[in-house]
Amino acid sequence: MIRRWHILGAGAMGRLFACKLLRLGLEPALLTRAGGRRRERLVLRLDQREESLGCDAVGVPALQVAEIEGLLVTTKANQALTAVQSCQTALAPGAPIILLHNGMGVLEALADSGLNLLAGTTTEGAYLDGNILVHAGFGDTVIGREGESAPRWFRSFASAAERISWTSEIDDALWKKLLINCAINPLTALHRCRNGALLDNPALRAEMELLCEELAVVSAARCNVRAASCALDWALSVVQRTAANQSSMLQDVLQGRETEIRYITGYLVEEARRLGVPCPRNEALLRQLDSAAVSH
Ligand code: KPL
Repeated sequence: MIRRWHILGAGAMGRLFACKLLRLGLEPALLTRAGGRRRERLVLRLDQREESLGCDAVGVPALQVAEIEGLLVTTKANQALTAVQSCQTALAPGAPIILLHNGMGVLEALADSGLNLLAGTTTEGAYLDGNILVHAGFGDTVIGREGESAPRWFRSFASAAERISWTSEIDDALWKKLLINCAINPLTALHRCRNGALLDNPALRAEMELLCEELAVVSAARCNVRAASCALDWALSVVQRTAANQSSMLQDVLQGRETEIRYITGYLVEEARRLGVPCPRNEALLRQLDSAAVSH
């Protein structure tokens, strides 16, 4: 059993998982870029009720060699690679590293690193209201490595919440989330609208449907059979469920932060090229949203 998980990425999702582990009696530590060792208070709000939990926080420079037994990475995709590299010497040999972010491509970038990498995806809803962590909606988290069954430590990790499960088909799970993000995030970021506008505005809905047609063709070429027939239904059902949300990409654009577009639409477009399938609408969105292309 891994007693202490270190959590890299102290945003809403990182803090939510820290709270889950604390409630279980495990002792997670939040990693921060700078600073030493200290104690932080995490205030979690769920349905008007607030709960305050004490949690260790450690600056990456203060970590000792091989101190990390298990690492949960909850940074954005575009920060994950450098974040993992920044604490590589502090990893114990074979320590599992769970990458939990939107998009795909980081796992591949670290494929030759010799690290014990796992991927995950979550539909938990959480955001920070000042210093208060608001658990806005319960969701499911799946973690896994393609073709493998759950390792021994997974049982205690999974009991940190009812809705964490293992999958040996993680590629399908990541691809499904990728398609949902490809259908929703770039459009909402470009048009500065909440997710629900993709249903309410006929022009945006038509645009999303055309994007999903391309996503279906790429999925079919990739042999993701279910995704090929369900891409639009999946996107529509998430839009419905999250109608009032600002997508994470819209939030990034509004706050002038780099977006995850290269790991979302960028990954899709690369896959399409590899397979020789055209996807001009997704390519156009990638061009429009890439790098500093979005101005205020
Ligand atoms: O994952 C999301 C995101 O905003 O990044 C969705 C599911 C689209 C919810 O907003």
